Amino acid sequence: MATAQQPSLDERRSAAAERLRAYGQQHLLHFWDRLNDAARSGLLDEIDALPLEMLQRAFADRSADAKQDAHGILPVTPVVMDQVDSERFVREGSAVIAANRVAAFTVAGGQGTRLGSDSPKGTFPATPILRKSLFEVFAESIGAARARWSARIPWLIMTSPLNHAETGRFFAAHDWFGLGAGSVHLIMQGTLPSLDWHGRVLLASEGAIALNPDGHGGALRALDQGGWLDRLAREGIDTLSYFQVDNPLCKPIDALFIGLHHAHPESSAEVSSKVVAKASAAEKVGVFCQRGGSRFVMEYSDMPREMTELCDADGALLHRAGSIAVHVFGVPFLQRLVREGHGLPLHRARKKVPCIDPETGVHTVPTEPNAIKMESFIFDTVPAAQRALVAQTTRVEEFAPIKNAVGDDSPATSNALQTERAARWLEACGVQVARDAATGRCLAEIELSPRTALDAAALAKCTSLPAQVGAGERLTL
Ligand code: UD2
Repeated sequence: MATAQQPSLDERRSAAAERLRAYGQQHLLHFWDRLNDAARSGLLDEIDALPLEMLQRAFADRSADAKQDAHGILPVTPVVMDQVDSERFVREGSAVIAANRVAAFTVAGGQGTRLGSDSPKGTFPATPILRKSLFEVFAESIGAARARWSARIPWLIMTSPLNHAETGRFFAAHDWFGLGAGSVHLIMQGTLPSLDWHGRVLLASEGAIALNPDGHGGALRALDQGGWLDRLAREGIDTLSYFQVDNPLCKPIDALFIGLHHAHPESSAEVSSKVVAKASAAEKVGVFCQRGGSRFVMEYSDMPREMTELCDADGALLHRAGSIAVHVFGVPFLQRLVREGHGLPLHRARKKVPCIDPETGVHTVPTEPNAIKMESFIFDTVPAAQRALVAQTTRVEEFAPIKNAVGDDSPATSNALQTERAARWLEACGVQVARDAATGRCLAEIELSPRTALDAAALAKCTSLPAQVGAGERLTL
C-alpha cells in the first residue's frame, strides 16, 4: 500500500508527466505501457534526477556552439618550475604533505571510447615492460609518497555509474595495491542526458535515458554531495592534488608544485595548474589564456584556428601554455564555490549516441553524430580564483597520456616517453644509456617503478644501478 511518504508508481508517473510536459520532454514516457514495474520505477528515478531547467538553458545558449572570440585574449606567462628556488618551495610543499594536509584525487569517470576499450581506463596496461595498469602506477607513486613524507595521503578516485562497480572489483582483486582499502575512496560522479538536435532527451531503450557522465567538472558536485569536501576539511586536509587517469608520467604528489601552490606570490592557494609548452598548434590540449586580468582555459576545440597558429616575435606559438590537466585545488576554495552556488558552465559536444526512435522504439547505432553531449569542465573553476597560478613543467618529466589506440597519445608514444624519462634519470645518476647517434633516441626499454624512485635525486640513492644500459636491453628497476 502506498503511503504519504511513498507515492505509488501511478502518482509518480503523473507528477513526472506534468514536469516533462513543461519542458517538452513528454516523449520519455512514451513506452510506459510496455514496461514492467521495476523498469517503470527505474525510468522514473532517472526522470526525477534530470536537471530539466538547466538543460533547457544550456541547450538554448547558442554561444556554446561557437568558437570563442579571440578579441582581447592574451597569453599567460607561466612560472617556470625549473627556474624557481626549488629548495625553498620543495621545503614548503614537503611540510604541507608531512602535516597530512594533502589528498590525491584522480578523475577516472570518463568513457575511454577513443582507446577502443570498454573497461575502466585506469585498468589499461600502461607501462612499457611489466604492463602495469595506470591505477597500479599511481598506487605505487602514492604509496612511495606516503613512505617518503610519513603521511596519510588518502586517495580519492572519481568514477562514473558506467565504471564504478568494475573499478571497485579491480582494486579489490589487487588488494587495493597494498594501500589499504580504507584509504582509497571511489566517489561516483553524476550523469547528464544526451539531447537530439531539438533539445529532446534521448532514450537508450524504452525504459532508460541515454545518460553520460557529467564531465570532470562533475567532481565539484560529487565531492560536495558525497560530503567529501567537509570531511576533508574536518580531517585538516586543505590541498587536493588532482590528475587525470590517462597519464602514467604524472606525479600524483609533487612537493615542488604543492609548495608553489601554497607559497608562491602569484598563487592565492586556490587553484594551481601545470602546463607544458604546446608541441604544435594542432596539439589537443586546452590553453591557459587571460582576458581582463582573469585567467582561464580555452579548450582546444573552442579555439579559433588562427588563434592556435599565432606566433610571437621569436616564432614560438603565442598561446602555448598547454594544460596537462594537473591541478592543485584548495579545499576551502572548492567549498567556497559550492557555497556560492558556482555552477560550472555546460559545454556541448556533437557525438554518436546509440538510442531509440522516440516514436517507434527502433534502435539505432549512428555512424554520424546524432546527439549533443553536455559536460562541465573542472578547469572552469580557474576564473573564480583570486590568483590562479600557472606553472610550466617539462613535458618528458610529466606528460605521456594514453588516449588513442594508435598514433598521437597512444600506448606506443607513452611507452617511449616513459622510457625516455627513465633514461634521463639514469643518465643523471651517471649510468650510460645506449642512444641512437643520429636521433638521440634511447635504444633500450626501461621501466622505472615509482617505488624505486619518485625523481632523479631519489634514484641516485639507489644502490643497485647498472653501470650501463645497452641497445636492445630491457631493464626494470
Ligand atoms: C583533456 C583536456 C585537455 C588537456 C588534456 C591533457 C578536457 C575537456 N580537456 O583532454 O584540455 O588538458 O586532457 O591530457 O578536459 N573524466 C571523468 N568524467 C567525465 C569525463 C572525463 O572523470 O565525465 C576524466 C577522464 O576519465 C580523464 C579526464 O577526465 O581522466 C580527461 O577526459 P577526456 O579524455 O575527456 O579529456 P581529453 O583527453 O580530451
